[in-house]
Amino acid sequence: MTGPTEPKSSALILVDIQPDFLPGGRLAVAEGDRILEGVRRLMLSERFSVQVATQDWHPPGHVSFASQHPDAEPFDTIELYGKEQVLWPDHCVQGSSGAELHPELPWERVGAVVRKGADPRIDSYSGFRNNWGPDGSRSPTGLAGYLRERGVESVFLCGLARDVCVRWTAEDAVEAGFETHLIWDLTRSVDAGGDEDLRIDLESDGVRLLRSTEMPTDQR
Ligand code: VGL
Ligand code: ZN
Repeated sequence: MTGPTEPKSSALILVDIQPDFLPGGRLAVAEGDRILEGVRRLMLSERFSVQVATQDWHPPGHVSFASQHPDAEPFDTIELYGKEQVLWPDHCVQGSSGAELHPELPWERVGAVVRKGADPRIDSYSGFRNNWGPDGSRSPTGLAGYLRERGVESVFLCGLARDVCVRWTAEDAVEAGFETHLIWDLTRSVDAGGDEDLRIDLESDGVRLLRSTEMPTDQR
């Protein structure tokens, strides 16, 4: 085994920036498009030598789709494998245009794309590990190892949705031992009404919130 290739670095994690989560998409996040310009600027800035993306990537008929549950409506919750599961409109179906990485961003800067939610039986919000499966476990995606092997010690998150996949990814990043920053203005929530509580919860979980205008420049 070799050690980290760089003494210390930070990574940009781009969470689920896909047309289905933007206005006009199948699971549209209000103002989701407002993050694009700032995200683009960060991706091109040379600020981050390590950039990774997550991509929600469901097969048709995924268990998280309300359409698969008789009598259910989108945004209902059910119990699945003993945990609460929100049922979503069909979204990010593998190969559909809504599931693409957003066509206007410079993805050539991104070294790895973690596709998640591909198991028809298991949802996956976090880029680090799946939600609970039928056996009650949460299986890792390998992202923590990918980052560690590149010497990454701190991560900066942006993308969609703030209160779902960005949140879960941030909480797992803290748990995996990364210094975790969430670039608040480069995220938007499915339920913006919960943002004040979300802010408090994230901070008490050890996630550092910042604005894109106050990004530290001294780290690579
Ligand atoms: C997401 C709901 C369902 C997200 C993904 O990217 O935040 N939300 N699947
Ligand atoms: Zn999804």
